[in-house]
Amino acid sequence: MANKIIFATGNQNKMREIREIYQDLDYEILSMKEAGIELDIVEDGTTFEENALIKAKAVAQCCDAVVLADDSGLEIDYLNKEPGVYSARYMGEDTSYEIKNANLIQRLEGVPKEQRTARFVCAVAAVFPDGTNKVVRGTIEGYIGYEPQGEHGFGYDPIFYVDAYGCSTASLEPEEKNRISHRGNALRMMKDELKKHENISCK
Ligand code: ITT
Repeated sequence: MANKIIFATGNQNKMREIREIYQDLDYEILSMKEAGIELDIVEDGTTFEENALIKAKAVAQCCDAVVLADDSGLEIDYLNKEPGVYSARYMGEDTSYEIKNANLIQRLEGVPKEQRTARFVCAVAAVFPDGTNKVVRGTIEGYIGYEPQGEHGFGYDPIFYVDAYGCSTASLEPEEKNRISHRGNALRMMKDELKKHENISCK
């Protein structure tokens, strides 16, 4: 039977992406909800790494599987790296991304392309059943476009443009986004740790 990873997230989009990125691992990947774990985790760290570890440790206390957590967000250089660790909470958790994205574009009104640089950051934390942990960080560099574009992805994808493609990450097919994204990079780094850590096999 496959080993289990519990992914400590309530975000279905992150769940979809980890399943795509880890499809070659001989692990069954369960969301917190699928594992029957209900927790309200307070993310009061000041860095992506701290918050990822807070989430992974909280869930690890409730099970003896490998637990992974992702804390991620968008850093816009012109806005002093806002919204950063507050990306999910920016303008309120319940505010739509249509509104959040329009607001960020508006805050960059008149700012030339070379000053619109931004990056997605993703810290992935793992807590292993033996109590040890590991945190890695993946990033992708880009810039904030002048208008939202694309129907794929989620969150801030429609305003985050990548130079190599000349389009937003919401315009990329899921496999292409995962190949270059902050989450893809972080989760691939963690794959090596998972393999090192125990007797799992890649198909
Ligand atoms: P969990 O804490 O339950 O995992 P969350 O959505 O609250 O879910 P975060 O606290 O890590 O997750 O907030 C990350 C936010 O950053 C997320 O809600 C998006 O708005 C944004 N974000 C992260 N990765 C992104 C991506 O690949 N594309 C677009 N936006 C992204």
